[in-house]
Amino acid sequence: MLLITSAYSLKPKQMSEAQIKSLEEEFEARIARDEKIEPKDWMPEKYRKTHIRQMSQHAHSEVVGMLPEGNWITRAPSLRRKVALLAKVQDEGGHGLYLYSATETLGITRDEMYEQLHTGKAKYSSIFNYPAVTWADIGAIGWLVDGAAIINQVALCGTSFGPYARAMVRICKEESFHQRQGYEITLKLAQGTPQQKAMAQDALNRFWWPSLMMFGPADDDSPNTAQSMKWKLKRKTNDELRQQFIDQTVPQAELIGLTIPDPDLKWNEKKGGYDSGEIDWDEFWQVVKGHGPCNKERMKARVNAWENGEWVRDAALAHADRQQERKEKQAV
Ligand code: BYC
Repeated sequence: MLLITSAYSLKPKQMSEAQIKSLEEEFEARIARDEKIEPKDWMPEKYRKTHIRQMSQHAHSEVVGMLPEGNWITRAPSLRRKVALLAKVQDEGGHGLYLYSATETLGITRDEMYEQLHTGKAKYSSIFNYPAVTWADIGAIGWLVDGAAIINQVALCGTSFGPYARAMVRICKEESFHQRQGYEITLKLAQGTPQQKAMAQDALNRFWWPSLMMFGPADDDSPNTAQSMKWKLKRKTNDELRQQFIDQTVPQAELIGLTIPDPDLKWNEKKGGYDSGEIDWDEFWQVVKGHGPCNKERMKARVNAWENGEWVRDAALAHADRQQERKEKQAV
């Protein structure tokens, strides 16, 4: 442990191969013992980079994810629904901020992360490139999208990088309220008039497959999974989490009288889970590559927010400088 802390200040070029090997061995041993890796600990460069990639993309997803629902705050059908939606969308903004802060501990600045998002270098979850066209979509997003996010994020509470794991614990608590408010909206619609029930079914039809895509490509086509599992960044694979989501969600749909839009869905007694139809992977990659229904609109909204907020950032920095000057003068 002492060796690791003292070697942190050395740049890789200043270390001998033997020193690096010994650090790598100690690092792997710590991962095997399920110890958390903290920002000032020595870590392989690839571990640092892959965390910056996943964590910053996770942060971007939270922030871009405010857009489809934010659009419905002014049109929520009652005061109660409006207050809950407002709180949920604010929570997502907060999740983005914890995650940007946790990612900054790995040596990237927030401005660099925003730049990567705005220029399309960094991804964000494919799900947010689909529009929320009816109020029932707000139910489907909370129920399915937050439901999928919880399954993914509960696993990430046990991730090996300390700041990411701790951010996830807090985020999961908030996500469970989000999921419940979405399920409640869907339940009410499903118990309402035939038109309301049809709206809920239509939202489920449109959001089911994109929600399954949130878990990423199938394990055989996932270039990052094997290494991320070894480093305990990921605790379950994309397919394991997707299966868990299907098994959990099908009975919820049945309970409220809605039908999952998958004719191949069938309980498999032997595996103790559902067999399901093939995901349209062409659609998934099209959306990931920027050609989904709302990719351009989402990015335009984020870039506009960044540009329109410049005066606020400048004012905050000028205020902080003035405070600092005042403190220094008082100290003399
Ligand atoms: N969309 O090797 P793979 C929320 C990319 S928001 C877009 O399996 P990995 C909420 C992947 O990045 C919560 N891209 O990658 C907010 C990789 O490309 P790069 C969002 C995707 O990282 C508001 C390539 O495909 N949750 O809860 O091992 C309202 C190959 O994939 C997607 C997170 O961000 C996708 N769906 O596994 C409501 C969870 N899937 O980066 C709700 C954290 C894959 O090599 N992230 N790609 O260029 C993860 O758990 C993992 O990063 C993933 C992908 C499972 C998503």
